[in-house]
Amino acid sequence: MFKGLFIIENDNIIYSLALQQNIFNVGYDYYYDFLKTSADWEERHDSEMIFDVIAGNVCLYYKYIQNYNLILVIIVDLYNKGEQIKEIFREVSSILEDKSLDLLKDDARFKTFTQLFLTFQEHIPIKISLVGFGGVGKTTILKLLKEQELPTTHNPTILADITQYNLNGIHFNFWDFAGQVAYKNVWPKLINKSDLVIVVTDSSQKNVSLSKFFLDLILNIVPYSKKIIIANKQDTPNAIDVPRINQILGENTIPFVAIDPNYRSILLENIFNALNLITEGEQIVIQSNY
Ligand SMILES: Nc1nc2c(ncn2[C@@H]2O[C@H](COP(=O)(O)OP(=O)(O)OP(=O)(O)O)[C@@H](O)[C@H]2O)c(=O)[nH]1
Ligand SMILES: [Mg+2]
Repeated sequence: MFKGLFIIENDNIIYSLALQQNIFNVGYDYYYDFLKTSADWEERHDSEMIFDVIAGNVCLYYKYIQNYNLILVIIVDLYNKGEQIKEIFREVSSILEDKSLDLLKDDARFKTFTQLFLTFQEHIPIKISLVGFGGVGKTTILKLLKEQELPTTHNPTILADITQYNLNGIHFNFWDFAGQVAYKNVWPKLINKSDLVIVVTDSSQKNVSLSKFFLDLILNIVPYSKKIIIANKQDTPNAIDVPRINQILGENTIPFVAIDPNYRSILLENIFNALNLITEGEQIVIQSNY
Protein backbone atom coordinates (compact mmCIF):
# COMPACT_ATOMS: atom_id res chain seq x y z
CA MET A 1 0.00 0.00 0.00
CA PHE A 2 0.92 3.62 -0.37
CA LYS A 3 2.25 4.55 3.06
CA GLY A 4 3.19 8.18 2.76
CA LEU A 5 5.31 10.78 1.10
CA PHE A 6 7.99 13.29 1.92
CA ILE A 7 9.56 16.18 0.08
CA ILE A 8 13.20 17.21 0.06
CA GLU A 9 14.41 20.69 -0.72
CA ASN A 10 18.13 21.49 -0.59
CA ASP A 11 18.88 18.49 1.55
CA ASN A 12 16.10 19.31 4.03
CA ILE A 13 12.92 17.36 4.48
CA ILE A 14 10.34 20.11 4.31
CA TYR A 15 7.15 18.12 4.34
CA SER A 16 5.85 14.66 5.13
CA LEU A 17 2.50 12.98 5.47
CA ALA A 18 1.76 9.40 6.47
CA LEU A 19 -1.22 7.15 5.90
CA GLN A 20 0.03 4.54 8.33
CA GLN A 21 0.98 5.12 11.92
CA ASN A 22 4.63 4.67 12.82
CA ILE A 23 5.91 4.94 9.27
CA PHE A 24 8.07 7.95 10.12
CA ASN A 25 8.97 6.74 13.61
CA VAL A 26 12.21 5.33 12.26
CA GLY A 27 13.24 8.93 11.53
CA TYR A 28 13.69 10.64 8.20
CA ASP A 29 17.41 9.91 8.18
CA TYR A 30 16.58 6.24 7.89
CA TYR A 31 14.94 6.80 4.51
CA TYR A 32 17.32 9.55 3.45
CA ASP A 33 20.29 7.24 3.98
CA PHE A 34 18.75 4.66 1.68
CA LEU A 35 18.19 7.32 -0.96
CA LYS A 36 21.78 8.49 -0.76
CA THR A 37 23.14 4.98 -1.13
CA SER A 38 20.91 4.20 -4.11
CA ALA A 39 22.82 3.56 -7.32
CA ASP A 40 20.96 6.38 -9.08
CA TRP A 41 21.31 9.07 -6.43
CA GLU A 42 23.94 10.94 -8.46
CA GLU A 43 21.46 11.08 -11.34
CA ARG A 44 18.66 12.39 -9.15
CA HIS A 45 18.44 15.74 -10.94
CA ASP A 46 17.45 14.06 -14.16
CA SER A 47 13.88 15.34 -14.21
CA GLU A 48 12.75 12.77 -16.78
CA MET A 49 13.47 9.83 -14.52
CA ILE A 50 11.66 8.13 -11.67
CA PHE A 51 14.00 6.11 -9.48
CA ASP A 52 13.32 3.45 -6.91
CA VAL A 53 15.28 1.99 -4.05
CA ILE A 54 14.42 -0.73 -1.55
CA ALA A 55 14.59 0.37 2.08
CA GLY A 56 14.04 -2.59 4.38
CA ASN A 57 10.53 -3.88 3.73
CA VAL A 58 9.37 -0.83 1.80
CA CYS A 59 10.21 0.69 -1.55
CA LEU A 60 10.95 4.36 -2.09
CA TYR A 61 10.19 6.03 -5.41
CA TYR A 62 11.64 9.46 -6.03
CA LYS A 63 11.58 12.09 -8.72
CA TYR A 64 13.15 15.49 -9.15
CA ILE A 65 10.71 18.33 -9.75
CA GLN A 66 12.72 20.81 -11.72
CA ASN A 67 10.39 23.83 -11.47
CA TYR A 68 10.71 23.97 -7.73
CA ASN A 69 14.00 22.19 -7.18
CA LEU A 70 12.30 19.58 -5.02
CA ILE A 71 12.64 15.85 -4.71
CA LEU A 72 9.37 14.07 -4.18
CA VAL A 73 9.58 10.69 -2.43
CA ILE A 74 6.80 8.18 -1.91
CA ILE A 75 6.85 5.08 0.27
CA VAL A 76 5.03 1.94 -0.84
CA ASP A 77 5.15 -1.69 0.18
CA LEU A 78 7.74 -3.84 -1.52
CA TYR A 79 5.06 -5.97 -3.15
CA ASN A 80 3.68 -2.91 -4.93
CA LYS A 81 6.98 -2.33 -6.70
CA GLY A 82 6.51 -2.24 -10.47
CA GLU A 83 6.03 -0.21 -13.60
CA GLN A 84 2.47 0.63 -12.65
CA ILE A 85 3.64 2.62 -9.64
CA LYS A 86 6.03 4.55 -11.87
CA GLU A 87 3.19 5.42 -14.24
CA ILE A 88 1.05 6.60 -11.34
CA PHE A 89 3.97 8.58 -9.96
CA ARG A 90 4.52 10.30 -13.29
CA GLU A 91 0.86 11.19 -13.58
CA VAL A 92 0.42 12.43 -10.02
CA SER A 93 3.68 14.36 -9.79
CA SER A 94 2.73 16.29 -12.90
CA ILE A 95 0.54 18.34 -10.53
CA LEU A 96 3.81 19.95 -9.40
CA GLU A 97 4.92 20.61 -12.94
CA ASP A 98 2.12 23.10 -13.42
CA LYS A 99 4.08 26.30 -13.69
CA SER A 100 1.17 28.45 -12.57
CA LEU A 101 1.45 27.06 -9.04
CA ASP A 102 2.91 29.53 -6.63
CA LEU A 103 4.79 27.08 -4.48
CA LEU A 104 7.01 29.69 -2.93
CA LYS A 105 4.39 30.62 -0.37
CA ASP A 106 4.28 28.25 2.56
CA ASP A 107 0.53 27.85 2.76
CA ALA A 108 0.25 27.15 -0.96
CA ARG A 109 2.97 24.51 -0.68
CA PHE A 110 1.23 22.96 2.22
CA LYS A 111 -2.05 22.64 0.32
CA THR A 112 -0.41 21.37 -2.85
CA PHE A 113 1.64 18.73 -1.08
CA THR A 114 -1.38 17.52 0.84
CA GLN A 115 -3.30 17.36 -2.44
CA LEU A 116 -0.47 15.26 -3.88
CA PHE A 117 -0.68 12.89 -0.93
CA LEU A 118 -4.43 12.50 -1.37
CA THR A 119 -4.09 11.94 -5.11
CA PHE A 120 -1.47 9.23 -4.60
CA GLN A 121 -3.72 7.54 -2.06
CA GLU A 122 -6.61 7.60 -4.51
CA HIS A 123 -4.48 6.15 -7.31
CA ILE A 124 -2.96 3.44 -5.10
CA PRO A 125 -5.99 2.38 -3.06
CA ILE A 126 -5.63 -0.15 -0.27
CA LYS A 127 -6.51 -3.63 -1.51
CA ILE A 128 -8.77 -5.68 0.76
CA SER A 129 -9.68 -9.22 -0.29
CA LEU A 130 -12.72 -11.01 1.14
CA VAL A 131 -12.18 -14.76 1.00
CA GLY A 132 -14.09 -17.74 2.32
CA PHE A 133 -16.27 -20.55 1.00
CA GLY A 134 -19.61 -20.05 -0.77
CA GLY A 135 -22.49 -18.61 1.21
CA VAL A 136 -20.54 -17.68 4.35
CA GLY A 137 -21.51 -14.02 3.99
CA LYS A 138 -18.67 -12.18 2.19
CA THR A 139 -20.94 -10.15 -0.06
CA THR A 140 -23.23 -9.43 2.89
CA ILE A 141 -20.26 -8.12 4.92
CA LEU A 142 -19.18 -5.85 2.08
CA LYS A 143 -22.72 -4.48 1.73
CA LEU A 144 -22.87 -3.91 5.47
CA LEU A 145 -19.67 -1.90 5.23
CA LYS A 146 -21.02 0.08 2.28
CA GLU A 147 -24.30 0.68 4.11
CA GLN A 148 -26.25 -0.94 1.32
CA GLU A 149 -29.34 -3.10 1.53
CA LEU A 150 -28.34 -6.47 2.99
CA PRO A 151 -29.10 -9.62 0.96
CA THR A 152 -31.61 -12.07 2.41
CA THR A 153 -30.86 -14.85 -0.07
CA HIS A 154 -27.61 -16.33 -1.36
CA ASN A 155 -26.89 -14.90 -4.77
CA PRO A 156 -23.45 -16.40 -5.47
CA THR A 157 -20.74 -14.02 -6.60
CA ILE A 158 -19.26 -14.83 -10.01
CA LEU A 159 -15.44 -14.84 -10.12
CA ALA A 160 -15.00 -11.66 -8.04
CA ASP A 161 -16.55 -8.22 -7.69
CA ILE A 162 -14.10 -5.36 -7.39
CA THR A 163 -15.38 -2.09 -6.01
CA GLN A 164 -13.69 1.12 -4.97
CA TYR A 165 -15.00 2.52 -1.72
CA ASN A 166 -13.99 5.36 0.54
CA LEU A 167 -13.99 4.86 4.32
CA ASN A 168 -13.12 7.74 6.64
CA GLY A 169 -11.47 9.60 3.77
CA ILE A 170 -9.29 6.67 2.67
CA HIS A 171 -9.69 4.90 -0.67
CA PHE A 172 -10.06 1.14 -0.71
CA ASN A 173 -10.42 -1.48 -3.42
CA PHE A 174 -12.54 -4.34 -2.17
CA TRP A 175 -12.17 -7.70 -3.90
CA ASP A 176 -15.20 -9.79 -3.03
CA PHE A 177 -14.24 -13.33 -4.09
CA ALA A 178 -16.56 -16.01 -5.42
CA GLY A 179 -16.42 -18.68 -2.73
CA GLN A 180 -17.72 -21.67 -4.64
CA VAL A 181 -15.00 -24.30 -5.03
CA ALA A 182 -15.28 -24.14 -8.82
CA TYR A 183 -13.28 -20.90 -8.51
CA LYS A 184 -10.56 -22.38 -6.35
CA ASN A 185 -7.91 -22.12 -9.06
CA VAL A 186 -8.31 -18.38 -9.47
CA TRP A 187 -8.07 -17.50 -5.75
CA PRO A 188 -4.24 -17.47 -5.69
CA LYS A 189 -4.20 -15.05 -8.61
CA LEU A 190 -6.90 -12.77 -7.22
CA ILE A 191 -5.42 -12.54 -3.75
CA ASN A 192 -2.04 -11.24 -4.93
CA LYS A 193 -0.88 -7.89 -3.56
CA SER A 194 -3.63 -7.75 -0.91
CA ASP A 195 -2.87 -5.31 1.87
CA LEU A 196 -5.48 -6.98 4.03
CA VAL A 197 -7.28 -10.30 3.65
CA ILE A 198 -10.58 -10.75 5.46
CA VAL A 199 -11.17 -14.46 5.91
CA VAL A 200 -14.86 -15.19 6.43
CA THR A 201 -16.16 -18.43 7.83
CA ASP A 202 -19.66 -19.17 9.01
CA SER A 203 -19.69 -20.46 12.57
CA SER A 204 -20.52 -24.11 11.84
CA GLN A 205 -17.89 -26.56 13.02
CA LYS A 206 -17.49 -27.97 9.51
CA ASN A 207 -16.98 -24.64 7.78
CA VAL A 208 -14.57 -23.40 10.43
CA SER A 209 -12.40 -26.51 9.98
CA LEU A 210 -12.47 -26.22 6.20
CA SER A 211 -11.59 -22.52 6.37
CA LYS A 212 -8.08 -23.34 7.54
CA PHE A 213 -7.53 -23.63 3.81
CA PHE A 214 -7.58 -19.82 3.52
CA LEU A 215 -5.03 -19.35 6.27
CA ASP A 216 -2.68 -21.57 4.27
CA LEU A 217 -3.52 -19.65 1.11
CA ILE A 218 -2.46 -16.42 2.82
CA LEU A 219 0.76 -17.99 4.11
CA ASN A 220 1.65 -19.35 0.69
CA ILE A 221 0.66 -16.50 -1.60
CA VAL A 222 0.52 -13.27 0.43
CA PRO A 223 2.54 -13.83 3.62
CA TYR A 224 3.06 -10.05 3.79
CA SER A 225 -0.66 -9.31 4.01
CA LYS A 226 -2.47 -8.33 7.17
CA LYS A 227 -5.44 -10.51 8.02
CA ILE A 228 -8.72 -10.50 9.93
CA ILE A 229 -10.81 -13.61 10.53
CA ILE A 230 -14.55 -13.24 10.88
CA ALA A 231 -16.69 -15.94 12.49
CA ASN A 232 -19.94 -14.95 10.80
CA LYS A 233 -23.50 -16.16 11.40
CA GLN A 234 -23.09 -16.29 15.16
CA ASP A 235 -26.91 -15.93 15.28
CA THR A 236 -27.56 -19.32 13.68
CA PRO A 237 -28.55 -22.39 15.76
CA ASN A 238 -25.52 -24.50 14.82
CA ALA A 239 -22.99 -21.75 15.57
CA ILE A 240 -20.11 -22.81 17.80
CA ASP A 241 -18.65 -20.25 20.19
CA VAL A 242 -15.60 -18.13 19.55
CA PRO A 243 -13.15 -19.80 21.96
CA ARG A 244 -13.82 -23.07 20.16
CA ILE A 245 -13.41 -21.42 16.74
CA ASN A 246 -10.14 -19.82 17.83
CA GLN A 247 -8.94 -23.18 19.02
CA ILE A 248 -9.70 -24.88 15.71
CA LEU A 249 -8.09 -22.14 13.64
CA GLY A 250 -5.26 -21.32 16.01
CA GLU A 251 -6.05 -17.63 15.49
CA ASN A 252 -8.21 -14.95 17.04
CA THR A 253 -11.52 -14.48 15.29
CA ILE A 254 -14.16 -11.77 15.45
CA PRO A 255 -17.65 -13.03 16.35
CA PHE A 256 -19.97 -11.52 13.76
CA VAL A 257 -23.51 -11.23 12.45
CA ALA A 258 -23.36 -9.61 9.03
CA ILE A 259 -27.13 -9.14 8.80
CA ASP A 260 -27.07 -6.97 11.93
CA PRO A 261 -26.11 -3.35 11.11
CA ASN A 262 -24.68 -2.90 14.64
CA TYR A 263 -21.65 -4.91 13.55
CA ARG A 264 -20.53 -2.36 10.96
CA SER A 265 -18.54 -0.24 13.40
CA ILE A 266 -16.81 -3.34 14.82
CA LEU A 267 -15.64 -4.28 11.36
CA LEU A 268 -14.52 -0.77 10.52
CA GLU A 269 -12.45 -0.55 13.69
CA ASN A 270 -10.82 -3.90 13.02
CA ILE A 271 -9.91 -2.91 9.46
CA PHE A 272 -8.30 0.37 10.56
CA ASN A 273 -6.44 -1.33 13.40
CA ALA A 274 -5.20 -4.23 11.28
CA LEU A 275 -3.81 -1.82 8.70
CA ASN A 276 -2.49 0.59 11.30
CA LEU A 277 -4.18 3.46 9.54
CA ILE A 278 -4.27 7.05 10.58
CA THR A 279 -7.79 8.38 10.20
CA GLU A 280 -8.62 11.73 8.66
CA GLY A 281 -8.84 13.74 11.84
CA GLU A 282 -5.61 12.34 13.21
CA GLN A 283 -3.40 12.91 10.20
CA ILE A 284 -0.39 14.83 11.31
CA VAL A 285 1.36 16.98 8.79
CA ILE A 286 4.99 17.50 9.58
CA GLN A 287 6.73 20.44 8.09
CA SER A 288 10.24 20.56 9.32
CA ASN A 289 13.41 22.35 8.44
CA TYR A 290 16.50 20.79 9.78
N1 LIG B 1 -28.41 -15.73 9.67
C1 LIG B 1 -27.44 -15.11 9.03
N2 LIG B 1 -27.41 -15.08 7.68
C2 LIG B 1 -26.41 -14.45 7.06
C3 LIG B 1 -25.40 -13.77 7.79
N3 LIG B 1 -24.53 -13.22 6.90
C4 LIG B 1 -24.99 -13.54 5.67
N4 LIG B 1 -26.12 -14.27 5.77
C5 LIG B 1 -26.89 -14.84 4.65
O1 LIG B 1 -26.09 -15.80 3.99
C6 LIG B 1 -26.40 -15.88 2.61
C7 LIG B 1 -25.18 -15.85 1.77
O2 LIG B 1 -24.54 -14.60 1.88
P1 LIG B 1 -23.52 -14.02 0.81
O3 LIG B 1 -23.01 -12.79 1.41
O4 LIG B 1 -24.13 -13.93 -0.52
O5 LIG B 1 -22.39 -15.15 0.77
P2 LIG B 1 -20.99 -15.12 0.00
O6 LIG B 1 -19.95 -15.52 0.98
O7 LIG B 1 -20.80 -13.82 -0.69
O8 LIG B 1 -21.17 -16.31 -1.06
P3 LIG B 1 -20.43 -16.50 -2.51
O9 LIG B 1 -20.57 -15.24 -3.26
O10 LIG B 1 -21.15 -17.64 -3.16
O11 LIG B 1 -19.01 -16.87 -2.21
C8 LIG B 1 -27.39 -14.74 2.36
O12 LIG B 1 -28.70 -15.27 2.32
C9 LIG B 1 -27.24 -13.83 3.58
O13 LIG B 1 -28.44 -13.16 3.90
C10 LIG B 1 -25.46 -13.81 9.22
O14 LIG B 1 -24.60 -13.28 9.94
N5 LIG B 1 -26.49 -14.48 9.77
MG1 LIG C 1 -20.59 -13.31 -2.64
